[in-house]
Amino acid sequence: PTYDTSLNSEDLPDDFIWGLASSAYQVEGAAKDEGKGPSIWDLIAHRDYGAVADNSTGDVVASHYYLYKQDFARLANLGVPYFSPSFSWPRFFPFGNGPVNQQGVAHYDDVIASMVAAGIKPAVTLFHWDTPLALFNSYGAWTDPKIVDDFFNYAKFVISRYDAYVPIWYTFNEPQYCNWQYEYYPAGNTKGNYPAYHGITGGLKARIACSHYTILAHAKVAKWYHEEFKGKGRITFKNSGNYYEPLNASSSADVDAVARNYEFVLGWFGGPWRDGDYSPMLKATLGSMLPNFTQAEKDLIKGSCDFFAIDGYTGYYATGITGGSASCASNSSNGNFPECAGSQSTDADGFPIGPSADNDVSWLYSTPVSIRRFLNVITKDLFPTVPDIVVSEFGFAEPFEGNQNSLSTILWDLRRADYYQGFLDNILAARNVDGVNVTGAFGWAIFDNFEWFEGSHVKFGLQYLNQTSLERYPKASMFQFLDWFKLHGGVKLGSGTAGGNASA
Ligand code: PNW
Repeated sequence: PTYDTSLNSEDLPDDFIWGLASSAYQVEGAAKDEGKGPSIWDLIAHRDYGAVADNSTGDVVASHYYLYKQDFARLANLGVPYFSPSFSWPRFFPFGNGPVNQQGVAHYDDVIASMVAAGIKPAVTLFHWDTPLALFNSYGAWTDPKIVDDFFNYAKFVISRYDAYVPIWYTFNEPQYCNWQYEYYPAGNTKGNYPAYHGITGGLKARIACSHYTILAHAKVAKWYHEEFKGKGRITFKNSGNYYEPLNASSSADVDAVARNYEFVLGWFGGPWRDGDYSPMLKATLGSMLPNFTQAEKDLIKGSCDFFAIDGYTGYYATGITGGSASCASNSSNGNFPECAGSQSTDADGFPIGPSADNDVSWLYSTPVSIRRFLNVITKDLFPTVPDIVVSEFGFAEPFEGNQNSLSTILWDLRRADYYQGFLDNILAARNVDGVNVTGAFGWAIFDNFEWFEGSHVKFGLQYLNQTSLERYPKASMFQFLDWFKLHGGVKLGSGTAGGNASA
């Protein structure tokens, strides 16, 4: 496609939702406190797998579990109207199912009450990768269909309790990334084998099973929510995915690689809710490895998302793999299977690739134009039936430069500030120049946190976290982010109306 290169500076509407995001295990700490059961991440971070690069854990991180009131007061003072946290399943249900932990319930009651009192609207994720360890130990969690009802019971409990205050529910954070990246360090490397995001081994078969039950669990919760709370809030899941441009637009292998990337990442989960079934490309590639949905399941899944949510951080050039898709598809030992596409971050005029992030976040480059094109591709080409799209996460990990013991160096995060300015300008252009119905944008993250397998040395925060004093300090990027919305509009603190029934 060709794009009008102007960045129209018209304003956003008053109901454009925006704010900051986080997730329970990455910020809360208090990992063993007040009746919380262990999650798979307590195991991963603690067992001697060497799985987390800097051996940090989620035991304390920012201690948001105890400091949430201050965190909300800070957001309110800065004028941030929405906050998108996740809730911890094993805090509500320490064993994943069975008895409720009343201290956990009292905690989240107060979290919601405090946000409401501060005028901040919650957009809550029910599952951001912290599977209750008890379910993993008893039946393998996401590899088993029993997980569907256990997740449903947890979701029903939480949604019923807080629905009056929560205009947006996300069942899952990035199921594709979480289900597929578990062999993060390939077998045989010096770090050895270990259970990753879901604590599973078992190769492709296990990945396909986890994805299947995730889709069914989402659909079951969404169906119940739609019947129970018709017309109140909205429900969907957060997709992972990035923008791809063919490296060579006249190479059919590169053009195919773009299509396969989209189909195997966005399409794996988005296809079923759009069409009620896996796409023809998935079926053709995976054959009998792919489970079938029953007719009743198809009916449940189709239309189970109220809007499209995309965690869109970056973009790449896609390249075809030698041998083409046919040989790739038949060779499940191929490391690139099933997408069979390569990616490159090579700068070129057609799609400029900006500065790279922290060395340990090798997948992330600042590519502002990618978000504008991605929003167009998703809403016009891939999912034309979606009513609107929200950028549910985007963000940048500042590379370490200069004296990292100097607070003024740390807070002067100009690349991240530039990333936010560029992405927001392009989100605005997608809306006001290209006519994409983009209705929200959430920066990742509220402050520096626990970056999964990379640990706490990778910093995505718009606030710096002093890991000793636990003090938070807004960085330059925070002010850039806030100033951008001051200039261009969007929902104001305490006045959000989009999609919700929360008026308290
Ligand atoms: C998201 N990619 O993960 C997660 O939702 C967060 O928990 C995480 O901290 C944040 O982004 C930063 O990593 C992603 O490879 C992981 O494109 C990888 C990708 C995108 C998002």
